[in-house]
Amino acid sequence: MQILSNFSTIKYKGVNKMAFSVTIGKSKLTLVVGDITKQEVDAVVNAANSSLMGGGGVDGAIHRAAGPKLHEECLEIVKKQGECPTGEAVITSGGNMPAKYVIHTVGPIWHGGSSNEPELLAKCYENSLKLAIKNNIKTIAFPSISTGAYGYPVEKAAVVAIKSVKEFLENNDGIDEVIFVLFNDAIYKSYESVLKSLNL
Ligand code: AR6
Repeated sequence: MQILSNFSTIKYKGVNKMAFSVTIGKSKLTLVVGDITKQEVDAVVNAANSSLMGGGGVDGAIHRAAGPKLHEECLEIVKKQGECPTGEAVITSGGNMPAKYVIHTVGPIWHGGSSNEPELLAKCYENSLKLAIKNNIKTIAFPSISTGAYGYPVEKAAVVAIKSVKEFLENNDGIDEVIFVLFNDAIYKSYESVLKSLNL
């Protein structure tokens, strides 16, 4: 575990705290507290719903920051391939955001933990990262998928999120940095304690 000592890979915007960063394979995994819509990364990931038509939480914030172009692009995708199933991911431009792309993924709704929630949440991270590699995306920011309106307990979601990303980065080259942009201190602390417990 290293305390984040340099910000050379990307500029973290709207970040009000220092963060943690570790190296996994050839990639960097970073945790910050901040607003994902302001990140200067190649792609930000949206915690969307299957309709891809926007909503509250981070989805609402991304659609507002990106502007109407995002809605139009999402409409096109739904017209072509239908709604986005839970655990899958699709890609659009970043509209007016600093990020070039938005990867929209649909997290599972928490039903108590025995409805495949961990597997589906892991698929969100894995499929988003696969899509990133396919689009030559080098830096990608994730929110804490499913832990708002979808009710997934943060401590449990953090384990799935960190482990899925770690496993992916250990087995795939091509991503320079994955940043978890966590909306408040409590969520950040959950992710930080999981990352620390792995003793990387
Ligand atoms: N930057 C980073 N994280 C954020 C931001 C932001 N600007 N805004 C909120 N969060 P949620 P879900 C955090 O509810 O649980 C939508 O209506 C938030 O604190 O956005 O996957 C969709 O349309 C929480 O930690 O997503 C779906 O219907 C995390 O983002 C549904 O909500 C995820 O909370 C998806 O629910």
